[in-house]
Amino acid sequence: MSNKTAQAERLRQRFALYDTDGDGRIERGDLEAEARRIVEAFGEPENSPKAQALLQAYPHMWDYMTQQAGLDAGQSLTFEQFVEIADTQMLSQGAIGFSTMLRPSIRAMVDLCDVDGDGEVDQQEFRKWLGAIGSDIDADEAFRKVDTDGSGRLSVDELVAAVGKYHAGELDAPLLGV
Ligand SMILES: [Ca+2]
Ligand SMILES: [Ca+2]
Ligand SMILES: [Ca+2]
Repeated sequence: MSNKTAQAERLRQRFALYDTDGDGRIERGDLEAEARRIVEAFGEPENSPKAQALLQAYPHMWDYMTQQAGLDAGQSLTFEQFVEIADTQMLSQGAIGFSTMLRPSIRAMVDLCDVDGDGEVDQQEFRKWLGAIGSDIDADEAFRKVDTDGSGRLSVDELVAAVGKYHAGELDAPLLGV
């Protein structure tokens, strides 16, 4: 699969993932529902600060996207608009641009699985992460690829970079549900 084809396919998957009610458009409510699903999968009570961080980060990501698309709050996003926003982010800031948009969500995910509270994700915590998003990828192999400095722990920066590389078609480790 070429990088371009991989990019398009991954955007399609992410769009389908976010479109939780399956009406072919993404609304704010879709992202709220997806965040609740992940929080539930972590077994985290919805009112805990860690859960609240993710529950706020997902709709925040939505607000950012609609702002980029020049839409008013309350409007929904078609697949074409979604692709356009992703392209703009990729072109203007490289792969990292798209993942920067995802950063608060990634931060919140780290906090949700960070059992020992060191602000990073070790191998065991990473398995918890993959379990929550329902991923069946090889956890140890993915961990090695994301842990670019070889410290044995994944920092928020490493995870943000990995999501960017995934969407650029340079890494085969989906970390946010797709
Ligand atoms: Ca929808
Ligand atoms: Ca940790
Ligand atoms: Ca590391």
